[in-house]
Amino acid sequence: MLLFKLFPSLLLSAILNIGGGLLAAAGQYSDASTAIDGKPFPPLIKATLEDLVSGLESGLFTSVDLVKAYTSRILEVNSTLKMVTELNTDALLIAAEADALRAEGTVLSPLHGIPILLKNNIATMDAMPNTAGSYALLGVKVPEDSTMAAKLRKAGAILLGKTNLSQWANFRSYNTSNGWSAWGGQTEGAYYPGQDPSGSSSGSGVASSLGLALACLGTETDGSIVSPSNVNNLVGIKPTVGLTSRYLVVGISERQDTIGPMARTVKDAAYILAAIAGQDPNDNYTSAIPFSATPDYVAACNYHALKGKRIGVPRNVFDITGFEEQYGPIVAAFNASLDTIRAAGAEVVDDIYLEGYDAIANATFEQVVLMADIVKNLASYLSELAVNPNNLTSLSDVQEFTQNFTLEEWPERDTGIWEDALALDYGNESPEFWSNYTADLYYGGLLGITGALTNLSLDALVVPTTFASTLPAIIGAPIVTVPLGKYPENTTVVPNAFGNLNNTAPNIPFGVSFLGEHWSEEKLIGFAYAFEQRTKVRNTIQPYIQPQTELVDIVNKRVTEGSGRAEIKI
Ligand SMILES: *[C@@H]1O[C@H](CO)[C@@H](O)[C@H](O)[C@H]1NC(C)=O
Ligand SMILES: *[C@@H]1O[C@H](CO)[C@@H](O)[C@H](O)[C@H]1NC(C)=O
Ligand SMILES: *[C@@H]1O[C@H](CO)[C@@H](O)[C@H](O)[C@H]1NC(C)=O
Ligand SMILES: *[C@@H]1O[C@H](CO)[C@@H](O)[C@H](O)[C@H]1NC(C)=O
Ligand SMILES: *[C@@H]1O[C@H](CO)[C@@H](O)[C@H](O)[C@H]1NC(C)=O
Ligand SMILES: *[C@@H]1O[C@H](CO)[C@@H](O)[C@H](O)[C@H]1NC(C)=O
Ligand SMILES: *[C@@H]1O[C@H](CO)[C@@H](O)[C@H](O)[C@H]1NC(C)=O
Ligand SMILES: *[C@@H]1O[C@H](CO)[C@@H](O)[C@H](O)[C@H]1NC(C)=O
Ligand SMILES: *[C@@H]1O[C@H](CO)[C@@H](O)[C@H](O)[C@H]1NC(C)=O
Ligand SMILES: *[C@@H]1O[C@H](CO)[C@@H](O)[C@H](O)[C@H]1NC(C)=O
Ligand SMILES: *[C@@H]1O[C@H](CO)[C@@H](O)[C@H](O)[C@H]1NC(C)=O
Ligand SMILES: CC(=O)N[C@H]1CO[C@H](CO)[C@@H](O)[C@@H]1O
Repeated sequence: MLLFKLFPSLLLSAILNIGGGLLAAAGQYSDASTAIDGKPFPPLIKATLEDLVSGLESGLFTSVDLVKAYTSRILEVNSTLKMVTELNTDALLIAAEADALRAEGTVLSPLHGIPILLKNNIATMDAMPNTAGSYALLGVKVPEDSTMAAKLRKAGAILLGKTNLSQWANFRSYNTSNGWSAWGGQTEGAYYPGQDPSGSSSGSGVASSLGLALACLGTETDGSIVSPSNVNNLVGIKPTVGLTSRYLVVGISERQDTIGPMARTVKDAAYILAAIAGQDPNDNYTSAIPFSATPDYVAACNYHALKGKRIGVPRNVFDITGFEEQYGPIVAAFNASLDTIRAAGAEVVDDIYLEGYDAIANATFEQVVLMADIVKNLASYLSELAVNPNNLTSLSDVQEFTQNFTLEEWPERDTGIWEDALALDYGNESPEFWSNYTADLYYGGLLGITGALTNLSLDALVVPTTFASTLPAIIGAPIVTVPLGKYPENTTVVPNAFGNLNNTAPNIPFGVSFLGEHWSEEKLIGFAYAFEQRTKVRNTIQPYIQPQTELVDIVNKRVTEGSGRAEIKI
C-alpha cells in the first residue's frame, strides 16, 4: 500500500491495495453430469453471461434456479473463505419477477435475471446492511439505492448479496490484513490454503472467481479492483474516475474512487460496465464524461483489436531488483506475454521510462490527497444517511467508535491512517492540498501515463498487474487486467505481514494490465479481449477448494419435486 515505504523501488500498492450473438449452449460442455436429456448446463465456475442468457432463453433453467444454485454454492464455501457477508432475502422474489417478465417477453437488458454481488460499501435500499465491514455502520439506512445498485436493478440484474472487503476499503489501519473486516471476518483466496485474497475488493474477487454469481462489483482507490482480480484469476475493469457514479458508496477520495466489474471474462465485464457507466446528477465527476452515448463496450470485444496498435512497456514501473524470487515468475510470464501481443499484430515499444514514476516512488503526494479527501468525503457520506444509529458525523466519530468496540480489534489492528488524516491541519480545498494534487497529476500525467502515450504515439501501456495501479490511481485513469499465469509448484510460501495469510504460494494467479488515457475503456477492453482470446489462461488455473452445487442439481430437484415440470422446455 502506498503508505508504507518498505521497498525502495516498488510502490507499496504492489503489496497491499487500498482502497450480441449468443453462444449455443449445446455441445459446449462435455461433462455428462451437467446435462439433462442431453442438454448440457454451463458449469457455474465457467459460465459466461451469454451461456446464462442462452439457458434462460431456451428454458433450460430459470433465474430462480440461478439464485438457488448460487446461494447454495455460497453457503458451501463461505465458512472457509468468508467472501460473502450477507445474502439478499428478496433475491428469490426478484428472480421470480424476472422470470415472469421474461415469460411474457419483456427482457430489460442482457443482465435481466442475472445474479450479481456487490462489495459491502455499495449501498442498497433493502434489508442488506452497508457496513464497509464495520460495526460503526451496522443498522445504517440509506435514503435510496446507490446509483450502482439502481442501475443494475434497472437493467434487470438480481442483487444477490454483499461481499466482504478489507474494512473501510483498507483505509483505516497500517497493520491489518487484506480481506479482513470486523463485520465479515477474514476472507481467504481459493487458490491456496490461507491465500491472501488481496484487497480491498477481496470478497468480490473470491466470489466471482468461484462462480458464486455471474460477477461482482468492486471499488478502487489504488489497486482495490485490479489487485484482487490479479490474485483471484479474474478480469477486472477499473474505470476512469467519473465513468461510474459513487453516489451512496462509502468512499475514500472523490479524486480517486471508482467502481467497476470483476468478472471471469472480458466480455462479461464489458456487459456490466455498459450497465453501470454514465452520468449521474448525484456525482458531478460524471459530468466530465466526454461522450453522450456510452460506448459499446461489448462490441469492443474484438479478436483483432490489437492489430496495428502501439503498446508501451514502462520497465521502470516494475524494476524487481532485489525481489527476484518473489516477482521473477510474474515478470517472466509478462515477458512472454509480449510475444502474444506482437503475434496479435501490435508493435511493442519496450523499455520506455516514466520519469514520473520514480519521482513519486518515495513521495507522499497521494497519501496527502487521500487523507485530506477522506475527512470531507466520509463526513459527506454520513450526512446522506436516513438512519445513522451511532450518530456518526465525522471521521473522528468513526475512529472513536472503532477504538471503543471490541470486535473492531483495536488496537491490534490500528487506526493509524485515520490518526494521520485527522492530524492534517488543512482540508482538501487548501493550497497545501492542491500542490500535492497537482504534483500527482504532473508526475502521473505528463511525466507518466499521458505523457508517454502522447510523446510516443502509443495506444496503451502494458505492465504486470501487481505493479499497475498507482500511476492510474493518482490521475484517475483506467486499467483493465486479465489473467496471465500463476506461481509455479516450487514457489516458497511467504506469509503476509500480519501473519495470518499466505501471500505468495504455488498456484496463486497473477494478471497483466492494459493502461490508457482517461475514458479509453473501449480501447483497453478490446486489447484485453484480444489477449484473453489468444491465451485463455483462466481455465488452466484450478482452485484448491470449490463448491459442488450446479444448476443441474437445482433443476433436477425441481423436476423431481414436480413443481416446475411444465416450465421446463427440455
Ligand atoms: C459468511 O461467513 C461470515 C463469517 O463467518 C459470516 O459473517 C456471514 O454471515 C456468512 N455469510 C453468509 C451469507 O452466510
Ligand atoms: C499457509 O500455507 C502453509 C503451507 O502450506 C499452511 O501450513 C498454512 O496452514 C497456510 N496458512 C493458512 C492461514 O491457512
Ligand atoms: C459538485 O458537487 C459538490 C457536492 O455536491 C459541490 O460542492 C460542487 O460545487 C459541485 N461541483 C460542480 C462543478 O458542480
Ligand atoms: C524480462 O525481459 C527483460 C527485457 O528483455 C529482461 O531484462 C528481464 O531479465 C526479463 N525478466 C525475466 C524474469 O525474464
Ligand atoms: C527511494 O528511497 C530509497 C531509500 O532512500 C532509495 O534507495 C531509492 O532509490 C528511492 N527510489 C527512487 C525511485 O527514487
Ligand atoms: C443518537 O442520537 C439519538 C437522538 O439524539 C439518541 O437518542 C441516541 O441515543 C443516540 N445514539 C447513540 C448510540 O449515541
Ligand atoms: C469511548 O470510550 C470513552 C472512554 O471510555 C468514552 O469517554 C466515550 O464516550 C466512548 N465513546 C463512544 C462512542 O462510545
Ligand atoms: C498494530 O499496531 C498497533 C499500534 O502500533 C500495535 O499496538 C499492535 O500490536 C500492532 N498489531 C500487530 C498485529 O502487529
Ligand atoms: C504537500 O503536503 C505537504 C505536507 O502537508 C506540504 O508540506 C507540501 O508543501 C505540499 N506540497 C507539495 C508539492 O509537496
Ligand atoms: C513527454 O514530453 C514532455 C515534453 O517534452 C516531457 O516533459 C515529458 O517528460 C515526456 N513524458 C514522458 C513520459 O516521456
Ligand atoms: C523453481 O524452478 C525453476 C525452474 O526449474 C527455477 O528457475 C527456480 O529458481 C525455482 N524456484 C525456487 C524458489 O526454487
Ligand atoms: C454478521 C456476522 O456473522 N459477522 C461475523 C463475521 O465474522 C467474524 C469473524 O469470523 C465474526 O466475529 C462475526 O460475528
